[in-house]
Amino acid sequence: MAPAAGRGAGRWERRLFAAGSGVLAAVAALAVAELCAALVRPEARPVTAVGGAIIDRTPIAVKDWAIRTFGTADKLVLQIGILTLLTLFAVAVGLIALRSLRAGAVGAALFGVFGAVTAAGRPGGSAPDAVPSLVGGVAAVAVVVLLVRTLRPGRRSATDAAEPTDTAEATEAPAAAGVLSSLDRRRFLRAASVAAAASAGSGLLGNRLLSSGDAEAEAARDSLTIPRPGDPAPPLPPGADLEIDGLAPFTTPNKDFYRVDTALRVPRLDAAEWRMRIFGRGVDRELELTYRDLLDRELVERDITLTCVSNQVGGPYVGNARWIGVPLAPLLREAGVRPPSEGGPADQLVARSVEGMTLGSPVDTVMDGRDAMLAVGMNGEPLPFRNGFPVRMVVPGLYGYVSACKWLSEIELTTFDDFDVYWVERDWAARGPIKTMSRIDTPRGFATIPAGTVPVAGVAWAQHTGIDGVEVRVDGGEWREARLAPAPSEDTWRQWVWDWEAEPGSHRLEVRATDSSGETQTEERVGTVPDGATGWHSVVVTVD
Ligand SMILES: Nc1nc2c(c(=O)[nH]1)N[C@H]1C(S)=C(S)[C@@H](COP(=O)(O)O)O[C@H]1N2
Ligand SMILES: [Mo]
Repeated sequence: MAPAAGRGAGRWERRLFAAGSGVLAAVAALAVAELCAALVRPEARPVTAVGGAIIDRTPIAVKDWAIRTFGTADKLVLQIGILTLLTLFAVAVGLIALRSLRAGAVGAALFGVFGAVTAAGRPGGSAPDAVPSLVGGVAAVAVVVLLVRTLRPGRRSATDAAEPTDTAEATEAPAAAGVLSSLDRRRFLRAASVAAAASAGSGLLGNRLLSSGDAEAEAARDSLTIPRPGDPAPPLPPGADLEIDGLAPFTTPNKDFYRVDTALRVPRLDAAEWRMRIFGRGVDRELELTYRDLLDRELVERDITLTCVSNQVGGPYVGNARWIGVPLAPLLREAGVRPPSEGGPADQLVARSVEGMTLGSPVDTVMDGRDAMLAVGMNGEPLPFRNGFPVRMVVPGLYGYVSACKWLSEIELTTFDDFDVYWVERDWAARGPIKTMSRIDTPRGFATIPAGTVPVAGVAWAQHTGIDGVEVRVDGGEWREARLAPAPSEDTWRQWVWDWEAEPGSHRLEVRATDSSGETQTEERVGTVPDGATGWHSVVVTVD
């Protein structure tokens, strides 16, 4: 092999190894951080913390696009994105280290500092949250320096001479930059293997500890039983569920219930340690409540449909469950709270969650007699972790973002003037009453169906107002009354069905609902921001 070609190949091998060193350094950092996070708290993982910070800073339009495009996988996509960026950064750090070990070390350290500052600065974050990233940063520096040093035996220039690279092996290495000697290569691979093995070890151990923490939390939740509610839900009226193929069931099973939140990691709280506080303006007697305190009170059980303001026309972010909880209004009364309509000084109830989320509801709405509650049960079991265990708020008639705080930690009485909650800071409306909406579940859009009688069916909702009618039309023709299934109250959705004599061809089906106040859904299409989408849902189907 010609010497020039040899030198070129050597350079590339060095670069490849240096890039690999950077990536290994990043892997080591994440692995060590994983282990530390298991000792501090899971939310202090660098990727979780950075991801959370990105979510909080993402412009509303991008967030809306991400939810539309990726649905509930949006969080996975975000984490893959972060890891991709991290990999690119790590490759750069490795290559920089090949030129200057010191600069490479600084790059690796910056990574740790960035994670640390982000983690500690998260809502609900504190100084210990910085530890995993800092220790991870130290690991990254160590790995990149140790590995890249083995690649640089011949490059001891004036600037680098100060660095203690001299070992017996190093002095034996060829002085000229060129092909890595087999000795260098072996030394590098040995060091890299050690780093990789150590990373795998601490990463796996950390992961193990974290998941055993999860398993403990799960076991603790499994061992709970929610007492029989003193005021149980009335049985569903016969026929509330039309049981039509493709139609969302009246009661959404917990496993199918939609999930919308900003938590990259679902908090797994211990109900035995959970406490909440009710305080703020107009609160004469602050309340502090444990989970036990809540279970010992008179519990109510209600069917209530929950809807997300981010739900597009025809979208999936709506579900109906049978909630068990403590009525909220009497609790507020006990604390001395009066609604503004009775001269109380606070018009906004801010619910805060353990991860620092804030949601604001109108006090008048919460105290107007509707079944606003601190929910502990969902469809006969303790709340699932993802839906807010151990305690969340539910207020019929309000979109989730202004009412349904999960992983509740405190309730503060304040005013809309004085405090902007999380979503309001991000351009959503401060008040979010649910808009009347209807959805065609079957047939699905773009389905091909045989001609003949076809049940067109779906759901319609106008929580706390009620649905009075649903109409369907085909190809812009006359509106036809659908048959409405009964519902237990005005706080749930209603199923509907209309029998269509379908003739061959391509057809467009449209639906609109009229609520119990006499309002018919507007045809005008508006997007979800700032206070919920409007428009008629339609599907196009082919009849054979
Ligand atoms: N702590 C917390 N609570 C939250 C949210 C959140 O991001 N964090 N999102 C809210 C929104 S926007 C909705 S629509 C509902 C969704 O509740 P679910 O995930 O149980 O369906 O929770 C609400 N409560
Ligand atoms: Mo939402």
